[in-house]
Amino acid sequence: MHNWFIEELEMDLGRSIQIKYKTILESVKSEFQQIDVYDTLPFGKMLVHDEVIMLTEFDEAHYHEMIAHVAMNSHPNPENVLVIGGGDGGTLREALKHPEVKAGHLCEIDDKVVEVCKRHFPNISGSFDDPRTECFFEDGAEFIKKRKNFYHIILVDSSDPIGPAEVLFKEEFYKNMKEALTDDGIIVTQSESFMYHRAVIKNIAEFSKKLFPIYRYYYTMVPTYPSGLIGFSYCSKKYDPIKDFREEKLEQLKNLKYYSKEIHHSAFKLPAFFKI
Ligand code: SPM
Repeated sequence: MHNWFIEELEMDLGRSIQIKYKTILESVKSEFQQIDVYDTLPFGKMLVHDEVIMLTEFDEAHYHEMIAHVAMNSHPNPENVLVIGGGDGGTLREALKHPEVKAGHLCEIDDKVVEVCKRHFPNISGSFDDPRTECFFEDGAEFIKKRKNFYHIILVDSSDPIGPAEVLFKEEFYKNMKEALTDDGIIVTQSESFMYHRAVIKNIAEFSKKLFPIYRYYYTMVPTYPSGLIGFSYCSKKYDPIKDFREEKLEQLKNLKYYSKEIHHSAFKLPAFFKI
């Protein structure tokens, strides 16, 4: 006997995704959200927040490698890295593959996410055991206001722009991140799909281009998200991800499933209908 998980986030727009599951391994109601872990039939274990898919074991690497390595391989010496959100640890796992990282900070509003992921996703949350890791359990939008001129890379691994994550899609937050960056820093933020969320992306692109000399949008394939893909905003004070790509740094990256030299470049090629 199997059950279907149905993501209802955009059901009112006439679209959803449904995945067959064997059992629900854990359900926790935190101060911020409902957190569920499913054991699915096709995709291994799946993390869901408020009925929205965050990751599956099947394709989490496509997302985590791409949010991290594009910027990490464009900066010559990213010693201080901050992940905002990303309580499963996957984005931090990828950033910490770079030996030049000295401080891997993670600011997650909901400590229950980290707790649950440590129990069910050891291959993703292993980064929490790295001696370079330091976790801060607070609101990322507030945390960032207290940091100045410190981070070489900030990676915003947020959920969708509703509820607690809405503030992470606002210009004010980007301004504060800019202040927290070093003079040659780079920000990469989860920026939704060019198939379904063009207004969200265009808004981010518009204010980011005013704030940063370099803005680019790129994407990765994530079949278990409703549109099959998700994109990222790349905002940089100095390094361009194409011209300043450091191919030699690829050699130090172990166990890559999706990211490669070719993907680093092709991810920025956007369809004719979506030019920003
Ligand atoms: N570390 C993984 C966390 C996932 N962060 C992104 C979640 C996005 C979920 N929705 C995708 C598309 C629907 N608008």
